Amino acid sequence: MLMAHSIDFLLDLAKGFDLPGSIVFQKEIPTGLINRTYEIVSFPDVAGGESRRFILQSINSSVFSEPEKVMENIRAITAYLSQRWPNERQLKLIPRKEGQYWFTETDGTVWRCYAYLEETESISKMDSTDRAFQAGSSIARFQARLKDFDTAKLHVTIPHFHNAPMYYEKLLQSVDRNPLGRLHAARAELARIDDEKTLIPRLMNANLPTRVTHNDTKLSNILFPVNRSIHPIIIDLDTVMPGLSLFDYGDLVRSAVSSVDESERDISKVYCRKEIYQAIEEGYRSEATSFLTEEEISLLPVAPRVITLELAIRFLTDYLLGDLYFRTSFPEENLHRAKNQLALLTTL
Ligand code: GN1
Ligand code: MG
Repeated sequence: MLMAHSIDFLLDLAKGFDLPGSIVFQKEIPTGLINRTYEIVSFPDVAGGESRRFILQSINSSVFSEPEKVMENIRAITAYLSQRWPNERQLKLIPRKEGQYWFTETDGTVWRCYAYLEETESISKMDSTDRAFQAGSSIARFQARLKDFDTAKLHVTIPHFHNAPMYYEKLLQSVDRNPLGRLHAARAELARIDDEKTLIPRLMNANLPTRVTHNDTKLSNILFPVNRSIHPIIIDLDTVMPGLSLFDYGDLVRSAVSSVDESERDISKVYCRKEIYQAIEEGYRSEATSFLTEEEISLLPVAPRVITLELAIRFLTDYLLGDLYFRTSFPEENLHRAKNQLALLTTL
């Protein structure tokens, strides 16, 4: 795959961050559907020192129209967590040499640098009930840690990010516009979404408290320490915003229970792994029941279904509009992603 940035450009950019030693480019990390992510390594200038890895990442400015606000949120959250829980590992921003926590290019693109979280693994498919329990409890712990963080101190970087009824309206508009003539290929999925219509407003219309939430808790945004006795680390804090606890719980269940990956084209292979679901729920409840309201608890079974349908709607809309939002790597990928989510919904 062709990289979006040249190595010279990336090395030049890296030099402005407060990194030790000499920097070498390693590779692009192609996961994530939104941002561009690269791995770099610093080698010590003195003999005997150890090399260290870092992540250099640009923020997609067509998705985040105010990327500097994204960075202010991330800085505020990571500073808060590291002050109160200094012994827990978490995302760590590397400052620029002049002290800022990000770099803005002249065209407005924002770059940040993170210390690489060594001795952790990212998994694209949940592989055990133990880990599923851990993933559930880590999302609840993240919410619990931020329970007293004032939501008013966070910028709303993507307004209405989990407003499922709004996404449904956008889908209907894209059906009317049908700018690329792709509508004929999406008929069955539209009918299926219409059948499930009553599910769409279930979280938005409930009387749930606004909390500090992550909002993008898919499995690949959780890093599992190789030492399994250490708690998982939640990464990709771009969408940390005021939200509902059930968005995070729902998105974790959606992404971790599936038997296949989000872009699997053979829909007959898609189903919900019940034992994984149960373990996530137990893990989440083990840390969350102390702060959840009765209403939140009563909607736990509904949340994964809403978030799965919401994502099916988002993928299908992007397919109809020409794949402008989610990065694709093969034709019709967003249509397949939508079908995949709808197949999962059937078994949830
Ligand atoms: C995007 O950035 P990434 O890949 O973690 C998207 C999520 C979707 C997810 C589906 C800002 O997440 O909302 O659930 O893809 N993030 C944004 O894979 O839209
Ligand atoms: Mg993201």
